[in-house]
Order: sequence, then C-alpha cells, then structure tokens
Amino acid sequence: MREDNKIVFTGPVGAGKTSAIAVLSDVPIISTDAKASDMTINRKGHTTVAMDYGILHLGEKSKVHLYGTPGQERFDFMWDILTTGGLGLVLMLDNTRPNPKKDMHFFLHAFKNYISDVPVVIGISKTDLAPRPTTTEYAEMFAEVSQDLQMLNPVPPIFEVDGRNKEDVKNLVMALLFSIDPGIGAAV
Ligand SMILES: Nc1nc2c(ncn2[C@@H]2O[C@H](COP(=O)(O)OP(=O)(O)OP(=O)(O)O)[C@@H](O)[C@H]2O)c(=O)[nH]1
Ligand SMILES: [Mg+2]
Repeated sequence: MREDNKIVFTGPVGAGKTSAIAVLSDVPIISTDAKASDMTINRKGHTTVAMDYGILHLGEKSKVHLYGTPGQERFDFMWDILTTGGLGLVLMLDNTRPNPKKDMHFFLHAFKNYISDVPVVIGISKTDLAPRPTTTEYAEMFAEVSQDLQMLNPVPPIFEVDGRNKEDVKNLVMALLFSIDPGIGAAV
C-alpha cells in the first residue's frame, strides 16, 4: 500500500456520503454542507455543495484520503476535479429513493471514465427503512446497466451499509482497498 491513497464517495442526494466519511475519518472532516433551501420538500436540512474530506489512517504509514462529491447534479463540475488521482470509487445508493436503478445508471454513466481505470464498490443505505431492492437484485441491475453503458466492469462487491455506522462503512471501504491492492492486509 502506498503512503497516500485517495478514494471518492459518490451517489445521489441523501445516500449518506457525508455521514459515511464523517463516521470513518480519524480527523474531523472538512465539509461544505449548506442549508438546503431548495430541498425542504425532502426534509433534508443540509446538502454538500463542493466536497467532503476526511482521512483514514491504516497502520503507521498509510493514509486513505476520503473525498465525497455533492449528490446534486448542479454541482457536477466538481466530479472530475474530485476524481483526479483517485484509486477507487464508493458508490452509495439509497433504498428509499424512488428509482435506485435509475440512480445507479446515472452515476455509473457519470463516472464511467473513472471506473474504467479503478475499482468500484457499492453501498446500499437506508435498508432499515426500505429492505428492497436486495443486494442480489442490485447485482442483477448492475449487470443490465453496465451492459447498457457498454462497460466492461465485472459486478463489484455490493454491501448493505448504514452511512452512520462505522463498521458498515469500514467493511465497504476495506473491500475497495483490497480490490485496489490485495497486499493491503499487511498495513491494517
Ligand atoms: N435511516 C437511515 N438514515 C441514514 C442512513 N445513512 C445515512 N442516513 C441519514 O441520511 C441523511 C442524509 O445523509 P448525508 O450523509 O447528508 O447524505 P449525502 O449523501 O451526503 O447527501 P448530499 O450531500 O445532499 O448529496 C442524514 O440524516 C443521515 O443521518 C441509513 O442507512 N439509514
Ligand atoms: Mg453530503
């Protein structure tokens, strides 16, 4: 494992990206959450407008820099900026959203170039509120969506995660780090 490793969290509004980075980071996160004046219909108080940033320490020497994108499409100019130099993607999808398959399609399309070079893992949040689709159903969706998008990616690891739960988020991120570098076990 290198000393400095960067990974990126993305996914729709409310999927739990900021929560996940906050719960996993060993330092207080740098966040750009603003009051979501136009989103009161969703009863969501804050939304990320530029980025989240936190750090996960692995062993003595290695660090994982955790970057989160905004979920809202109007801030998509940040997405290319944030993926530069990244080694992997965490896609968080929210089971309470009206059409998670559409969300998956949207984000795989948006990050298609990035994930043609780096591994991806998928975290499904809010399964406490909405149990379906299941991870098996997401794997089937991924196969269809990636075929639609003519992507060559194999079906990635897909976990249920509560964005507020450190163990859940850590398992997801470790799965990504193992895909990036199977030797990472030595650093933990
Ligand atoms: N019930 C439940 N709530 C969750 C879960 N994960 C995150 N949350 C809550 O969902 C809300 C939104 O989470 P955020 O972390 O702000 O979502 P985000 O992906 O950063 O959203 P944007 O910045 O707007 O794109 C917060 O109130 C979290 O506490 C989960 O698995 N279950
Ligand atoms: Mg956020």
